[in-house]
Amino acid sequence: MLEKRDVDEQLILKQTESALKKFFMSETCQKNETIFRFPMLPHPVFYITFGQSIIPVLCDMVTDGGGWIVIQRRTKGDVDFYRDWASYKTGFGTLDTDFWLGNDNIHYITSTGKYELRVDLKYGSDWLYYELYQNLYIASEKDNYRLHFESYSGNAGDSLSSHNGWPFSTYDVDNDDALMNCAEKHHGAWWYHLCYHSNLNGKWGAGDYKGLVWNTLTRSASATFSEMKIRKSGNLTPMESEERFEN
Ligand SMILES: [Ca+2]
Repeated sequence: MLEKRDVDEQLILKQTESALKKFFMSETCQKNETIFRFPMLPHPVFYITFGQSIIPVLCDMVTDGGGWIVIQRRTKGDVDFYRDWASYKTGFGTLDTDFWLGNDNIHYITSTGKYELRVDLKYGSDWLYYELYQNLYIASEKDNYRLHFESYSGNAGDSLSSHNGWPFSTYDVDNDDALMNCAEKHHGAWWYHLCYHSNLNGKWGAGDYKGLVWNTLTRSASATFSEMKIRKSGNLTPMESEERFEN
């Protein structure tokens, strides 16, 4: 049986935990927000509640005013990105190095508002290239995480528009339009068609169209840094929101 003192102690522990959480865990990643940053991580972390689970997410607070939820990161090559459908569905890797946030999570987030996508890349020098896409939306698994966005701008060149409207493919789920299996041939997982102009989940450091290709910048070679990140840019109408959650 619990003594009153034990109950009090537990209550104090709970209150302390909740105060600490409030201090360390921000629930929003938006422009001009301050979030505590663990020194070993590249960006501050915040937490998204998704059904029964709470997902830690990196929030880039520096680039162009900040507020970017990082959905993909490639910096080292110590995480294998040649993974199956189930892995891309839930996400994999570690926040302190390289990861994919997970297609279910990306679908969920982009169903809660209008989002822009920013692709940051390095290739050939330390110069950071970027390309920006408006109104990004990733459909649910029912529609194979189909890619949707509108206009683009930036200095990396547009290597994603040919993928707009295409479903996601992995080596074990071929949704592309080619006779071959694009994910297998190019050692990646992407919104392939016939097959691609970008392949940022390709093999780290590989040439010959198997690496982290962003065709307008890297041609057939591999980028040496990639971060894909999304930021809320507006609200959806109730009807748009319903459509996204249904699809
Ligand atoms: Ca195919």
